[in-house]
Order: sequence, then structure tokens, then C-alpha cells
Amino acid sequence: MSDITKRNISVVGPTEFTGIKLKDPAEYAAGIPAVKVALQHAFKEMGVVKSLHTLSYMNQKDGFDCPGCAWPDPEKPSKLGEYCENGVKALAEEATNKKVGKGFFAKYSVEELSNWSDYQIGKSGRLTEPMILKADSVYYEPISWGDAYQLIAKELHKLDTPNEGVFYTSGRSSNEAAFLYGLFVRAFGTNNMPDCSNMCHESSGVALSETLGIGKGSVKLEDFDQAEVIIVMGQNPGTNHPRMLSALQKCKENGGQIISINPLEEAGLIRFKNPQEVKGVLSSGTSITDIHLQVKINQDVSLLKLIIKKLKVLDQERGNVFDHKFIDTYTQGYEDVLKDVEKHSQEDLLALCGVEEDKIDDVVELLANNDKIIICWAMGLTQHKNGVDNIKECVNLLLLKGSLGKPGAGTCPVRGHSNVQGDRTVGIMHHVSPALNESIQKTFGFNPPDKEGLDTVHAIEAMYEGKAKVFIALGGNFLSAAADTEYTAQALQNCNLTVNISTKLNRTHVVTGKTALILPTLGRSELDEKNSKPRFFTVENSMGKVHRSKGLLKPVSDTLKSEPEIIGRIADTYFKGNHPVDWKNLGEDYELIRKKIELTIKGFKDLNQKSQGSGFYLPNNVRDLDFSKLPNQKAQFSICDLPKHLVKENEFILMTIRSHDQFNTTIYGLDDRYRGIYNERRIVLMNKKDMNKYALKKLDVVNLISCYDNKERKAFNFLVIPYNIPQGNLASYFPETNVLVPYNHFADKSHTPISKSIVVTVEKVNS
Ligand SMILES: Nc1nc2c(c(=O)[nH]1)N[C@H]1C(S)=C(S)[C@@H](COP(=O)(O)OP(=O)(O)OC[C@H]3O[C@@H](n4cnc5c(=O)[nH]c(N)nc54)[C@H](O)[C@@H]3O)O[C@H]1N2
Ligand SMILES: Nc1nc2c(c(=O)[nH]1)N[C@H]1C(S)=C(S)[C@@H](COP(=O)(O)OP(=O)(O)OC[C@H]3O[C@@H](n4cnc5c(=O)[nH]c(N)nc54)[C@H](O)[C@@H]3O)O[C@H]1N2
Ligand SMILES: [Mo]
Repeated sequence: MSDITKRNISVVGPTEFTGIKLKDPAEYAAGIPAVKVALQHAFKEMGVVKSLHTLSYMNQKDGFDCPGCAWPDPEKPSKLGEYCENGVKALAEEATNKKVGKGFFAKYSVEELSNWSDYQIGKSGRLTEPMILKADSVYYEPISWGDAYQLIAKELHKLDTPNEGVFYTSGRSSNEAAFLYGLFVRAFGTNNMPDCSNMCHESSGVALSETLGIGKGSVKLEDFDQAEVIIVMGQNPGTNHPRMLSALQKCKENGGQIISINPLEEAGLIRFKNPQEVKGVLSSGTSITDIHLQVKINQDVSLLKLIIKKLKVLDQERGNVFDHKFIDTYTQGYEDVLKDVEKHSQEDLLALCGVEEDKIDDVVELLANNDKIIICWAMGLTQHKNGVDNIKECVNLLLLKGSLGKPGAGTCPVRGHSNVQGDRTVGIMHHVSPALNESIQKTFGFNPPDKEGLDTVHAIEAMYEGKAKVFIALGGNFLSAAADTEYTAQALQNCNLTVNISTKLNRTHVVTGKTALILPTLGRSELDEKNSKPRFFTVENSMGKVHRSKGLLKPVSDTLKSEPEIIGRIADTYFKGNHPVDWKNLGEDYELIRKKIELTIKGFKDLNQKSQGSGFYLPNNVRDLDFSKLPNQKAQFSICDLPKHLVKENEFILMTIRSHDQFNTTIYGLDDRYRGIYNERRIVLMNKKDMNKYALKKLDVVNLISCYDNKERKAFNFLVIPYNIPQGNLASYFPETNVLVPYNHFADKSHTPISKSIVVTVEKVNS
């Protein structure tokens, strides 16, 4: 493209090594090291007094919701504090005492910052004032809030159609902010609302909606106490949802059994020492997994089909392995599913999934004898070409066992960002919901657009092709999170204006449109006051429970505005009073936003009242076994094809995963303690037999290369680490490997990038 800014930006950043140290992978998760590391992070970023004070409010009834993951809080929070190592790191990152103000931006140009790693950029501190990067400059400079709103309004008015605007959301925003943002985008006239969910649990949403009638999970936290079997698939709770380990521990104490299905033997799934219990810290911990099935990457459907096939044989013998009454009453498509598993031989399925048969038989016996079964999953299932089918096959198993709508059983997609589910519930989506449009019309007196908008991958394509020209992000780090870093960078750089409403500096502030704005906002842990009165907002956790969150820390700068205030003012400036909604007032009055949510979104009646204390559950038809919205009013069995991988002799399948020291693109540190990898992120985990086959030694340097549609993409400089991973499979960290993910290869129906099954070759670098 010829007309992009002439800035000399390094899109990918440095690829040098940082000085690796290796140890054996950890044998248990949490325990004293977790407490120690957590406090070290907090003390370093926030100081001792502020850390201890703030932590006593995290996930407590009158406090603030952890800015980390979306795992729910128990009814009775632990006295030792209801948080985990990685929640503390998330807090420390947000509540850091370090600041990025005009002095910082006068010193470092965006060209210079683009040569910093995501880790260095993130560690520079909290954003404190609105900044503008003008088209002819490489330095950000201060801008007043008023001028920033005017600039956004002007650029939005310049667009030929509202569909040239893209409005991204990351999952940390409150219900109030997200509702207002969605309302503004619709009033502006587009449904171009890509969100982080598109790269995350979209496959779960699609699969669950089509089979069970709601795109959310069905279990509550209490169900973990009563479950007889919990299957944890494609998820690494020890790192990404550590408080889930307490729930798994409780299940075990009540006699339940845990099955893990994962190409890696993740530390948290082996043994757990609960840091919230004195006995947990001192003892050798609870062993969590009873049976680990080391499936090959993206062969979960083969494995599940084999399990169902074996259960079918047992059901024919015993008659009561499947729940025939449940199947007859509530489901459709049972015969077809049983026929489908006969299309494949046991031998083929066994070879494809790569798991030992005796272990599968143990699992089959366990499933045959129990019906209080929960299946939990996360990115290991969703981020594949057949991500939707992966989840549908899980639903098949639960339907066969009647494991839905009863205590101790159900679906549990374990969500990522702390309010990603809530943002969706209150209207952040690129799809059109006729019911939502109708209630917006009734409540606010304008007609929202009825044309489907762009999701993440299609928004990137539109920006790349010049069909979208203004990009606004409510949180997140679009460049580093999205697939195909270089393509996405070009897409952003083609925009006339990119705007980021953010707490911390990140790569998307550096790789920008011609003109760029940074609008700094309050973090969740900060006190949000209006006329000296503290305000709260609401969030929804992974299990559909809505509750309040109220910050307490003094904001890092007096200049910060809350997200609803910023959105209200952007909308107010854009419409200049010519709109039925009083945007400015609405942005400042969260009580009023909540009243409007009550009127517009189903299940939110009496929100203000009911969000107190531990909050309230939103309606969930699966819990009530109400499938009336589905064809024939029945839950749907699905026929899922086996995944197709055209992997050549010299190719591997690579999964891009999180280390123990990051939150998505925010890099807390360089240690992946549970996997025994310290002070380095440019690593690739490889089976020893594959290393021998390709004459690679430990710590040899390699490049990773993917090739889709004849286009080669290369990620430079990774150290080979021998690891217990299936042959033919590799693992490495995101976002460093996002350069390899082709933007136009994504899951069917959900359009989630194939971040967990990228076909690559490995090229040895001569040293
Ligand atoms: N500390 C921390 N917490 C987080 C996050 C974070 O980055 N840091 N991110 C948050 C977000 S947004 C999300 S979405 C979640 C992510 O939570 P996870 O989904 O747990 O995160 P990943 O690291 O992507 O891990 C995926 C797991 O799936 C396995 N896996 C990969 N491919 C396959 C496969 O084909 N089959 C099976 N069975 N397993 C597979 C990997 O080995 C790995 O254990 O965590 C949330 N919480
Ligand atoms: N290859 C590969 N790519 C992936 C994944 C993968 O597993 N592999 N995972 C995908 C997944 S699951 C997800 S969810 C996406 C994540 O995509 P994003 O949500 O876009 O990325 P984050 O890294 O979570 O965003 C971090 C930034 O959010 C801002 N922020 C933090 N808190 C707040 C807040 O309270 N308000 C506002 N306004 N801003 C805030 C900060 O400026 C911070 O730099 O990445 C996806 N990308
Ligand atoms: Mo996510």
C-alpha cells in the first residue's frame, strides 16, 4: 500500500533471546511458591501496604471483581483471600505505581517503541492522559479530552457509510460500559462489533446455541461439589483459571473423579496444593487427575467418537448405560449419532487420537457407571477449523448420558476475560438479534441496523482492503491478539484513525492508523467517583451470575475517565444533541444505564437490587430442560466429521498456548514455572523422538514456518525444548507465534482463528 504513514515501525518487535534457564516441569500447582511469586509481583508493582490492603478486597462481597479470568466466586469466600497467583499478577499489572505520561511519549517515538517487546511495552506503566499521534509525526503528544472527542466525531462523519467503522471490544469492560458502547455503535448505524470472543469462545457459543439453545454453559459452581466425573479438555486451569482447582479438589474430596484430555500433562491437572487452606500449603497436596488421556492435537473428536462407540456396546449389553428416558423426552437425532460412530473402525479412531486403549477403557467404564458428568473446556477445543464440532461432540456425550439439567452435571465452557460473557449478554456482537433490536427501538426510539456486522477476522480483512477506515477499541490489544500479525498491522495502518480506550500501553498503540488516539481509562480496582460518591458497576461470571464490582484504589491520574463517560461523550459529540438518547447524561449515570439494561435485556429485572451480595443468576434454559426454541423443541444431537489435516511427512501441528506468566498479550514475566522454563518465551516444545528424527538437540535454534495458500509465514528464533508432547505436535507461546496464523483460515461457523492447529515446518538455524 503506498499511502500508509511513512513511519518506520517494527511490527513484530525483537526476536532476540533473553537467557533461558530450564528445570524439570513442576509436579504440583500452587502451594507456597504460588503465594510467594504472587506477592513478589504485587509488592514490586504496588508496594507492600497497597498490595495487602487491595488484596483484602479482591473477589469479596463489597470489593472488586478480579481483573483476571471469569471463574465465579464461592458463596463463602475463603478467609485467606479469594484470589490466586495469576489474579494477583493481573491486579499488580493494573494497579502498578508506574506511569506513562507526556514525558514518556516525548522521549520515545512510536518507531523506537516498536522495537520493544510486548513485555517491555507493557511494563512501562499506566496511561495517564489522552494522547494523539498526528499523521505527520512519530511522537504522541497530549490532547484534551474535548479535542479527542471532536476528532473522533469528525472522522466518523467523514465515512461514506457507517459500515466503514469498526468497533472492537475486549472482555474486561463492565456491563454498563459494554451496553452503552453497543447502543452507540447501533445508533451510529453499524453492527461492526468484533470482540475478543471471536478469537476465544465463539465456537462454544455457536455449538451450544445450535444444540442446546443457549450459547453459555449450564453448570453452577455448586455442581462441582456433586459431580461424579469431571472431564477437563483443552484447558490449563493451573495457569489460566487457578481458582478452578479448588472446585476440582472439592469434587475429589466428595468422591468424584477427574479426567483430563490434553496433549500436555499440565501441572495443575496433576497435583494441587490449595494456597487458601493451611493444610493445602503444608501437605503434599491433592492429586487432581485420575486418568489423563494424552490426545494428539485436534483429535478430540476421534477420541470422543471412540468413547461413544464403546459406550454404545456396553449399553447394548447392559441396557442402562445411556439415559434412554432422557434421550426420548428431550433430544433429537439419537439414531443418527449411533449410526455415525459405526462409520469409523475402532482401530482407525485409536490410531488417530493416539491414546492408549486401556486408559480409554477405564474412562468408558467410569462414564458407563455415572451420570453426574461435567465437561469443562477452553481454547484447546475452540481454536481449530472444526472448533464448533469439537464442542458438539462433547454435547453428544452429555446428551447420551442425560447429563444436563440436573445437579452435578452439564456443560462448562471456561471463559477467558473477566466479563467477556457479560459483554455479549448486554449486546456486544456482530450478529443481528431481532429481539434486541426491537427492545432497543422500544426503549430508545431509534431503529438499530439489521445487517450483520463484521467479526474480528472479517474486520481485519475490511481494513486491509480499505473498506473500513476508522477503528475504535474498547480495551484489548488488537494487533498482538489477532492472527497474522503482519497482515493485521497493515490493516490497522491502512485506517485513517485508530482509537484505543486503554489502561496500559500496548503494541496496538504503536502500530496504528495514520492518526491515532490513546484514551486512558480507569482500571477495575480504582475508585470511580461522581460528586464524591463511589460508583459500582456489574459483571457476569463464567456461570451466568451477575454481581457488583467496586474499585477502591486512588486512580493513577486525575485525568482518567471511566469507560461509560468516554463512550457517552464520544456519542454526544458525534450526535451534537440530534438524537433521541441523552448520551452525555447516560454516560455519567450508571444507575440510569442499569435501568435501561433492565428494560432492554432479558433477565436483568431489578438489576440494581439483585446485583447486591453474591448477585443473581441469569435465565438458562438448559438448567430448566427447556429446549422449546430448538427444532421440534428438542436438544439436538450432531453429526461431526473427523478433523481433516493434510500434514505432510516433514510437517508438524503447532498449538499456540499461554505461559504461566502472561495474561493474553500482557506479559507479566518470562517464567513458565509449571513447565520448568525460565527467563525465555521464544521456545518450542517438541517430542524427543521428533528431535532425533530431525537431528535436533536441546536448545537448538529453529525458525517456524507455516505455508497456507502458497504464502509462507515465518517466526524467527525459537529454542527447541524436549517435552512430553505427542509426536508430530509442537507447542509455543502466543503472541510471538501469531505471525504464523493465516488470517483467512478459521473455524467453520464461528470464524475463530486456528491458533491451536497451525501446520508448520521447522527450519534449523545454523549457529
Ligand atoms: N493467567 C492467565 N489467565 C487467563 C489467561 C491468561 O492469558 N493468563 N487468558 C484468559 C483467556 S482470555 C482465556 S480464553 C483463557 C484460556 O485458557 P486456556 O484455554 O486454558 O489457555 P491456553 O493456554 O490457550 O491453553 C489451552 C490448553 O489446551 C491444550 N490444547 C491445545 N490444543 C488442544 C487440542 O487439540 N485438544 C486438547 N484436548 N487440548 C488442547 C493445551 O495443551 C493447553 O493446556 O484463560 C483466561 N485466563
Ligand atoms: N495465537 C493465539 N492468539 C490468540 C489466542 C491464542 O490462544 N493463541 N487467544 C485469543 C483469546 S482467547 C483472546 S480472549 C484474545 C485476547 O485479546 P484482547 O482482549 O484484545 O487482548 P488482551 O491482551 O487481553 O488486552 C490487553 C490490553 O487491554 C487493556 N485493558 C486491560 N484492562 C482494561 C480495562 O479495564 N479497560 C480497558 N479499556 N482496557 C483494559 C490494556 O491496555 C491491555 O494492554 O487473544 C486471542 N489471540
Ligand atoms: Mo479468551
